Amino acid sequence: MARRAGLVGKPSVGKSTLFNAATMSGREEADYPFTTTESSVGRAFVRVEDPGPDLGVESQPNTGFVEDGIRFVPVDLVDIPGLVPGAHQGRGMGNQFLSDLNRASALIHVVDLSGTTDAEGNPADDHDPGEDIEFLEREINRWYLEVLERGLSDFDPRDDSALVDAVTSRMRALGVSEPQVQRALDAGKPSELSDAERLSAATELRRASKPMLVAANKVDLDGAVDNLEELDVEAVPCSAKAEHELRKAAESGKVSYLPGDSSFDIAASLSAHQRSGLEEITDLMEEFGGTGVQEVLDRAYLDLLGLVPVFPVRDGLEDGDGRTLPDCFLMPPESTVEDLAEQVHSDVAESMLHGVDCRTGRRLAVDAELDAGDVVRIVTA
Ligand SMILES: Nc1nc2c(ncn2[C@@H]2O[C@H](COP(=O)(O)OP(=O)(O)OP(=O)(O)O)[C@@H](O)[C@H]2O)c(=O)[nH]1
Ligand SMILES: [Mg+2]
Repeated sequence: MARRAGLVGKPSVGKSTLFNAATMSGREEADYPFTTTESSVGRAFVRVEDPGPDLGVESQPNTGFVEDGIRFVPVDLVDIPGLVPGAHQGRGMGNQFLSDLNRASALIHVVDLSGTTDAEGNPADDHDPGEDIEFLEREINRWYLEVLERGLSDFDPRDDSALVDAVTSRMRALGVSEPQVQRALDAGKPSELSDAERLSAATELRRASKPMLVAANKVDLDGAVDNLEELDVEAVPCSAKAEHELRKAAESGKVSYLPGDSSFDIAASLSAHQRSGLEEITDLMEEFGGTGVQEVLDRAYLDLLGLVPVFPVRDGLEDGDGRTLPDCFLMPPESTVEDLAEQVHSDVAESMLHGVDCRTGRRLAVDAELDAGDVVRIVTA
C-alpha cells in the first residue's frame, strides 16, 4: 500500500488550503462546504537533515531539493473531500469517502480551531472543535465496523480457522493486515462477540491501519488559542493560510523562507498592504514557532508512518552517474540494508555483499536495521 497521508475533516476547515500550501497547486479553496468533490494526489515534501554538511560535500538531489543543509524529500499527499455527520449512511460525499480513505495509510485530521464553522462547514459563532475531533474518529471507526461486519458474515461457522481470513480479505483494502485482525479478534467467534467488542475491534483496526494526527488549523483567527487549551487530544496548531501566503511570497522572491522555518526575511520592497499582511504572519510564527504546516507533514510521514530517511550511495558518496548523495529514500519502519538495496535495484540487492555506514566507515550486515539519516554504501560483488 502506498505510504501516503490523506487530509480529512468536515467541509471548510482548510484541507485544500493546506494541500495547496504543501504542494503549491491550485485546488479550489472557498468558504462554502463541499468545495472539493474529488480527491486528488499532489507532491508535498518532508523536511530532514541533509548529510552533505557532515560529510563535507554538496548534495545533488535527484528529486526534491536541498537548501541550507536541509533536505526536502518528496512524498504523496492526498486531499479528500469534506465529511459530514451521517456520511456512512450516504450523506454528502459519503459513499465515495471509503475509497478515498483507502488512498492514504495515515490521516491528517484538519480541524477548524477557530470554531467559526459548524459540523457541516457552514459559518458559525462558537463551534467546539473538540466535537469535530470526536465525530470524525467515530465516523471512520463506524466505517471500519461496517466492513468488519461484512467479513464476519462471510465467515463459514463450520470452519473456525477461516474467521481471520474472511475478515482480512474484506479489510485488506483498508490497509489492515492479517496479524492485526488476529489480534483484534482475540475475543473469539463472531457469535460470541458483543456489539461493543465488535466496535472496539473495528476501532483497534482503524488505529493500527490509519493512524491519525490532528492539525488544529486557522490558529491565526481570534479565539483559536483559547480552543487549543480546551482540546483534550494532542494537536499540532497551524495556519494553512499563512503558510500558503508565505510560500507564494517566497516563490515570487518577496521573502526568503524555507518551509518549517520559525521565521522569514523580507527580500524585496513591498507595498504597505503586503508588509502588514506579513507582519501578522510574523506575530503568529513567533507565538507558535512557525506556521505549523511543515510540522504537520513531518509528523505524519516520519512519526505516524514511521518512515526512515536513508541515503544510499554506490561509489564514494556518489551514485553510478557521479551525483553526490543523490537519493533520500523514505524506508518503512524496521527496514534493513537489504531492503534498501532492493529499493535501489533488484540487481543491486542480488549482488550485494554488505553495506558500509559512510559516517563511521563501519561495515553493515545485510540484515542490519536502518536508522534515520544513515548514509549507506552498498558494496556489490
Ligand atoms: N483564517 C484562516 N482561514 C483559512 C485557513 N485555512 C483555510 N482557510 C479558509 O477557510 C475556507 C475553507 O478552506 P478550504 O481549503 O476550501 O477548506 P476545505 O476543508 O478544503 O473544504 P471542502 O473542500 O469544502 O471540504 C477558505 O475560505 C479558506 O481561505 C487558515 O489557516 N486561516
Ligand atoms: Mg477542499
